[in-house]
Amino acid sequence: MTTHLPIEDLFAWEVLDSRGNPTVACAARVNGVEAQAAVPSGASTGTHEAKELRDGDERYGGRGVRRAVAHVNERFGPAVVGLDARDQADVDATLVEVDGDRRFAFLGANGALAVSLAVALAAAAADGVPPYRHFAAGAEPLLPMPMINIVSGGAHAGSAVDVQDFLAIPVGATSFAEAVEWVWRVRRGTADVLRGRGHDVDLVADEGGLAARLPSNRDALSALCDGIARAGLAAGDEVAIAIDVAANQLWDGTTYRLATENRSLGADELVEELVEWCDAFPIISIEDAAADDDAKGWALAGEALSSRVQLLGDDLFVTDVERLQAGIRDGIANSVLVKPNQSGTLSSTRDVVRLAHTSGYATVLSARSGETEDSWLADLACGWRTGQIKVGSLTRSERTAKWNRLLRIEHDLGGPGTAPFAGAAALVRRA
Ligand code: 2PG
Ligand code: MG
Repeated sequence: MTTHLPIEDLFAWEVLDSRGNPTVACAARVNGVEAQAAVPSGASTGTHEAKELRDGDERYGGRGVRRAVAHVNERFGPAVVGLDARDQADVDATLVEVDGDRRFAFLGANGALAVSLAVALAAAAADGVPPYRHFAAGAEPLLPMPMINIVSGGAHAGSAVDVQDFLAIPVGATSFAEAVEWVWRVRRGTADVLRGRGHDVDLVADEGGLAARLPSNRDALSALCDGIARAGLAAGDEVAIAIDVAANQLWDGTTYRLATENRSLGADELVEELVEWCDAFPIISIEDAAADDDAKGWALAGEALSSRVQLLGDDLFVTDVERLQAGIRDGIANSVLVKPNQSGTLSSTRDVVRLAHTSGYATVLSARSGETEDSWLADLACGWRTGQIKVGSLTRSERTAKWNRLLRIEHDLGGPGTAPFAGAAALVRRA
């Protein structure tokens, strides 16, 4: 192993994501070895995410990323060529310095993250180690407990139902492979239940979940709960339920609109509703129970729910160490969703994971609704020992790319039953 592994070359270009929207890809060459990465993109985004730079011209209806690509090739690239590819902190600090803003307000976090990732993957390749080993930096890699989308709503499913994600967490599974197989059965069981109730389950949503048009959010919960039983599994003990309310999408500044139920709720009423759902169904994790800047809503959600479920901040924290710090100080939520493209670099994302873990907050590494065939997220989850991962459902190749990578890593680490698997212990469970 040489001590200095210089970045020899960087090149970015425009590709398409799983929704067919442009995104940034980047290749880095280190010691003659090349690796590439593409960045994902969200649809239900937080107000405070790092800047996703789009061209806003006639190409791709304004969604082109040629400017972000040019910034990689003309600004970020020349600044990091020659730096040590193993020194991620130095590479990422240089990216921030070139932009002048740690959230990449000027040159775009989509370009910055593409560079950050490509360099890390090229360093791993040049060292001849799999990416998860590179990310683990000497620690023992850990396979994450997955939360897997079964029924989709909100911005990912043409508002088929209001809540964005109804997910299964196979809390009783003892290996990653078993976790996936159990949830596959749950997905099929839930589809059978919905079909039996007269709903169309032939279409899938952006993340591969069932996109059934349902009259109420409770209908989705009840179908999922019955789907778990239909799969021959114990609801609650073997497979529990998580939801992502994605409350930003429902919030008009004053009330939360449940359009499918034709109801508008104050924050207190939404929290009451969530409590009722938790009483009726085995829900153990609730994401974005209030809008990102609705401090009152978050306080109410915390009082009512944080002692009984994993209360997860996504749009709330936007993978930003300062927002997470403030949340921990004020006791808001008890866990954090981690999305590298909300943050801008691997280092700033890593800081969020570290701060969460030293503060007793659980971490769920997450894909975006707009993904690519890349699988680096799986390696990150194992290497960083995030404990949990959210990738969408078990269909669509941009989702299975990550699950399949985890299934492969499980074999690298000794196979199902032997490979270290986070299991249910990774969740915040206080009930
Ligand atoms: C979320 C994500 C992933 P998006 O809200 O958690 O499901 O969605 O990428 O659209 O923000
Ligand atoms: Mg979310």
